[in-house]
Amino acid sequence: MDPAKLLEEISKDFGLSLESCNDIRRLEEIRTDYLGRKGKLNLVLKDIPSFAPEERKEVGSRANLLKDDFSIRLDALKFELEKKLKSETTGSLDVTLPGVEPGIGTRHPLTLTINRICDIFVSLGFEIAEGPEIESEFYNFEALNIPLDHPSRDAFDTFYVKGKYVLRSHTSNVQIRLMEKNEPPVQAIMPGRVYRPDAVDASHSFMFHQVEGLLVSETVRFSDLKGILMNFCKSMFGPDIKMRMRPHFFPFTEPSVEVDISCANCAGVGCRVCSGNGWLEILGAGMVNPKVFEAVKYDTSKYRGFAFGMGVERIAMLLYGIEDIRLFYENDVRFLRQFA
Ligand code: 2U9
Repeated sequence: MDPAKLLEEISKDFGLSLESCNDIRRLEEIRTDYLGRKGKLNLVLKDIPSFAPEERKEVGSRANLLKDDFSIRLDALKFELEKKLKSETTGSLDVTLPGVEPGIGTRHPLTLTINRICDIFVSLGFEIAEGPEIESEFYNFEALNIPLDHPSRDAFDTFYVKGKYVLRSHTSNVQIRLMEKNEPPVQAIMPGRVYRPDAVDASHSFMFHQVEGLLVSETVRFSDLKGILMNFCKSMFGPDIKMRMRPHFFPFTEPSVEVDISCANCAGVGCRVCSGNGWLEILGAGMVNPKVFEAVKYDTSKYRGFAFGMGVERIAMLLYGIEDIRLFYENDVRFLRQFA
């Protein structure tokens, strides 16, 4: 057959094949039939030497043009067929398929610890109070009988924010605000974040959590403080835990104590956890210094109070056997998932 006519025929057949093609598998068969190594166009190109010399150039260029044309038309149809397939599959929703389960998180170990501490004190009649994390020097220091020359007011021990404001270094500011607003009796705990510019290591962080407590009445005594803390230690760490108090100094309490519990890891014998001495310091406490009552205009001849404070991270580390405080803040789910 005349090669020009042959190419004409191939082009027509190709058009008809594409017209009747409505799936991608058939489309790829057509591609092979016309553009494959042994496809119709390559067979014509292979036959070129047998054509008359004046026809060769014309047939060669016409066949190559058809190759490009076929390829473009095949790709365009493929794109359309894929688009149609996608809309068909997303358009028909199989409501019987099981859904994708959402990833449910777990409570953070510090949240679990704060909740446990709060539950114990709420069961003992304490309310929960909260207050600002950016605080004036009055509420963070002065009202607490912490004088201007006290080392904790140094810029190395407190984050200062614009002028006379600080990031609170304890939650005691909330007690002051509570007493300013309420006459005794007052009985509350204050959980929350606090900030100190400590260098970060396995046991220090520039931000940590505290729970502080306050009870003010006409009759409360040091022995009540001891009983409440004893109850807390046993509820938190188990009925066999022992508690002891050592004299200490805080400007806001007088007398003041540091409170230790017997090491649950070695039952007080001495081990790596308690550095060999059998006791672990867990909180500080004391009777509220009358100077604090003066700052909130409470009658110091009428009222007395006790207060205590603990670091939540320290309690959580003892409770769960965590050896590095930084694990609490890294958001590594392999660590966090363990406390579900
Ligand atoms: C008012 C009066 C007294 C709160 C107290 C402590 C002792 C204490 C530390 C424990 C570890 C802080 O997190 S920590 O570094 N706290 O030792 N805190 S008495 O005394 C107050 C608070 C408010 C109005």
